[in-house]
Amino acid sequence: MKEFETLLTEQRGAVMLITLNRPQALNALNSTVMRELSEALRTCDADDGVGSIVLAGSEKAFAAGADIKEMQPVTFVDAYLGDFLGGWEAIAATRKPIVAAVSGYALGGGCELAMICDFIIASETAKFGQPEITLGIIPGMGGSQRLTRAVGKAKAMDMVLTGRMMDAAEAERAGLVARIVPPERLLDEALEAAGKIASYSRAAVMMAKEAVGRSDELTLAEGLRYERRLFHSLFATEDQKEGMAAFVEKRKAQFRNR
Ligand code: CO8
Repeated sequence: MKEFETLLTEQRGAVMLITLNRPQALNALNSTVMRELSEALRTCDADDGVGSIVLAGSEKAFAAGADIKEMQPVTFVDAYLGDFLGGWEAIAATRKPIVAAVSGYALGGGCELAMICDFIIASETAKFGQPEITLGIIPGMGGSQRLTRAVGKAKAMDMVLTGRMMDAAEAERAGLVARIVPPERLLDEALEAAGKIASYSRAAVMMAKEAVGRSDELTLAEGLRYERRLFHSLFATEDQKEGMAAFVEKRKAQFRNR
């Protein structure tokens, strides 16, 4: 992977660890971060050696939101004609699984970026919030939609209208966070989860992500049909034969992504 100005990347086996790296601004998400993260994730999707991704921030902040200093002078016409922040959608189109490792603040666009990832592992120190209302705006990258689907209308309205933060325990109870771990375990836990994902059949993993992702968009009947079609198609893979043979023969499966 090439060098970036606002990201650090490090490949650990089949897992790509991407770390947001603007410590002076608590990883505020400016257009350079958006462009670079989008490029890094596209590279991961195209790289056969990468099976999954961990996206992390710093201990103090996963990301404290969109860059307020960059947004301050933007006019409506600039925002509309330039599709301001529209590029974040490309990040949501990543096909390989992304585990968010969240420590400290995940606010505004930071919370939204964590929600674009496939699941969130949070440190006990994590704090989630959509404080846009305090700046005279509203969430712009899914906070009103993904947060509502994750935690339900009551809590989403509470967060988006008051701008208050949720701590890790409340976020886990509400369904926003998959696991909470002590701060010193965060990266290892996320890398272990991503490593496990990367060890499975690539086609099965990517279809599993696609199927769960579709549940937000389809009716139950359509979603069930979509899932079954993907399920059927996996019987065309050598990995399905290998996975089941390994179970029957009481050995570990050796998936070859075929
Ligand atoms: N943008 C730009 N700079 C920031 C941001 C930000 N979002 N957050 C922190 N910083 C900067 C501060 O300005 C400060 O810089 P400097 O030292 O030059 O003054 C530095 O980071 C450290 O921050 P603080 O001194 O404020 O640190 P504290 O520990 O006192 O406070 C907080 C931490 C509570 C996180 C505080 O920094 C804060 O409230 N930040 C803003 C949080 C916020 O409102 N986020 C929402 C932004 S709006 C948004 O995300 C809209 C989303 C729309 C689409 C998203 C696409 C990405």
